[in-house]
Amino acid sequence: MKVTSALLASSAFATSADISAHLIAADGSFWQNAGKLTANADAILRSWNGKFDKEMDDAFHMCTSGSYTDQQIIWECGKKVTKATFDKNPNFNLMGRYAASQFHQLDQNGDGKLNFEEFKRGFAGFFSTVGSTLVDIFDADGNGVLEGQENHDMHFGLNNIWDEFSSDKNRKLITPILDTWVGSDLDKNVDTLSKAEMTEQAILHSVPYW
Ligand SMILES: [Ca+2]
Ligand SMILES: [Ca+2]
Repeated sequence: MKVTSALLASSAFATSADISAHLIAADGSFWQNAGKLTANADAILRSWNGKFDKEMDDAFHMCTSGSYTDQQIIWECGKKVTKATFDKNPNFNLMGRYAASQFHQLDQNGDGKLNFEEFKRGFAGFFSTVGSTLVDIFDADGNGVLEGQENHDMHFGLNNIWDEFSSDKNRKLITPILDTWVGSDLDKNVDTLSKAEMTEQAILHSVPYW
């Protein structure tokens, strides 16, 4: 992961091979984080203390008009999200793959469905995993926070990934989103990005797609 960040920083124009290496590192980190953070979802929700209640409600009703979702519904919903964002890589469906891999942890009453309370745990686990992974893959010094050159590498790396995965049309929509990722101040330091801040940014910048 550190190698990839340095590799991106060393080149103004990352090649496809660079991006592939980067995505492989991101993928490994994502699934490691997913298991750990989903198991910790109740604590994450407590720490949010109602902060993202509206976003969770909106996300739930984006995927279903009923009172529950299941793996199939989330898979189809994830395909729609992928089409609106990473349209050049229709198989990406990170949301669908996350739900499929973590479903056993989320479906606490074992009925094969996620009611809203169970869905909220998935929402917390998924976005915390995205936020933590984005820090991990660009955190060259491994201190758990992005700062200085790491912020630059993160912007640059995400722009390259979006170029690879998304059409020009969507790219124009996404550029301003990427430009605002530095600036969250949950830790009262606008120059750094913590995992909690990246998680918050990932949620807030996903809202327009719901
Ligand atoms: Ca259930
Ligand atoms: Ca760091």
